[in-house]
Amino acid sequence: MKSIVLVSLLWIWAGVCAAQPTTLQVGNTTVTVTQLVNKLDTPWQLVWGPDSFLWMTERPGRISRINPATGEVVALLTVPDVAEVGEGGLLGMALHPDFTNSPYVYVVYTYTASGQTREKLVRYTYAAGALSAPVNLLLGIPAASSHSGSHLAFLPDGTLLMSTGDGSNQSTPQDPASLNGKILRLALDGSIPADNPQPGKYLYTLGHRNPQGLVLASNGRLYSSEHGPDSDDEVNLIEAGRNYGWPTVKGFCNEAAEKPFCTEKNVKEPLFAWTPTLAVSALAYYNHPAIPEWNNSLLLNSLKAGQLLQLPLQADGNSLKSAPVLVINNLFGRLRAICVAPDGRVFIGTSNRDGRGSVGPNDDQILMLQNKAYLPTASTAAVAPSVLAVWPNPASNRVELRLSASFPVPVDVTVHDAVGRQVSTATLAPRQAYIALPVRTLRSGWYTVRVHGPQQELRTRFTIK
Ligand SMILES: [Ca+2]
Ligand SMILES: [Ca+2]
Repeated sequence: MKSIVLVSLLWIWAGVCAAQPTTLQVGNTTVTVTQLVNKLDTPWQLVWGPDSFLWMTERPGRISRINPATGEVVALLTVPDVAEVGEGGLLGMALHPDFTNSPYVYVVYTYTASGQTREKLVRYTYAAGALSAPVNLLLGIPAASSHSGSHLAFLPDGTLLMSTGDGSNQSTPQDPASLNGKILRLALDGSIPADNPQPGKYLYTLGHRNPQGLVLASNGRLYSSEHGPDSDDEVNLIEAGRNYGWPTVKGFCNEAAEKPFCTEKNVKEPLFAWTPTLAVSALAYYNHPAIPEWNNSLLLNSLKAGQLLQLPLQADGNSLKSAPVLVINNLFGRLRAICVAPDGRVFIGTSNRDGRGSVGPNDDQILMLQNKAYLPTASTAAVAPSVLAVWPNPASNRVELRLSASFPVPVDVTVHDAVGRQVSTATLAPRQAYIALPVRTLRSGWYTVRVHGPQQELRTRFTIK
């Protein structure tokens, strides 16, 4: 798809800017936008936690939990050595996928060492309403006042991805020895996984400028968003080992000076590129009957343009189905953080206190987008899950189950040994399409997992080593 100037396709503004709540018309669905929290300082990342709270980083260093029903902000920690320099500060955050058994919170931030700005990845432990026991997993990454990334995302295999910017040094993204301008993959003890694309290197992909958004979609695909220079903001499909072009290639391989490099390096072109740039920030994947017009779409925020965009994906997730659709056009100023709750609500954060915005009396805000008319009913069975994936297989300590869609009601999960005896149980909450089961007590052999949906039973087999 060619890089084009974005035009407004499908948005209807049906409210008054100053009033709250406001509404957006998305096809046949009315989406209400409500202010959940105000007077924050540059919320950087929102994560839906296993406690059904929103977990938030703010760039100056605070980590909090937000009650999505009341907007109450419960502070957990202000990370003491965050250096909020330019675009840097406390950035991305991820919670361990098996948080009940491994209550770890991973954060990336810039700090100062020997007078230099650096970036690090740190693991905190959550206990009794606080975060403590920081462990440095990766530190000393060169950083500057801009181009520091960084979002975190877990892969289904339990390894962690971290996006890094070029640190305003264009020699780094194509240098496999540099940690800058990359998406890095590491084991949870900070070591380099043996099966990384290049032996002995954290590198997962290279050739990035400043990828600030990173999301593993429930379709199994990994997507990133990346700031371009004076042109070519990008959204990319991330594939292990691929080269994303920067600084030789901006956006698509469409210029004579880019094409030899693209051929030689097998450069992966973006799914879409924007010129002029929007300053694309965080992105999320949406697939929920609450707002069916957004099913199988990426939702992308932008800072400079203040836009929320819907990027409809083809069924296989490998390309866009159509041009981006404008949802919000500079109604709330700069937008960054975004998170989809299991019930189909979307939460976004403004970024008007980041030094480049126009600060209003409510800034910064967390906004909640929801279809108030949506109620889970039998009709939602039309998107009932059809695929049950188990990973890893064979397994040793734990297995993760992932459904192609979620059920609207609680669903039992049972595990049976080779002769059919039930050996483990769990429950999927409504809208939960992912669960991790501890299996370390199970003996070697093969097992069957059954997901007892209201109208169907899904089952698949896996092996314990
Ligand atoms: Ca690129
Ligand atoms: Ca180009």
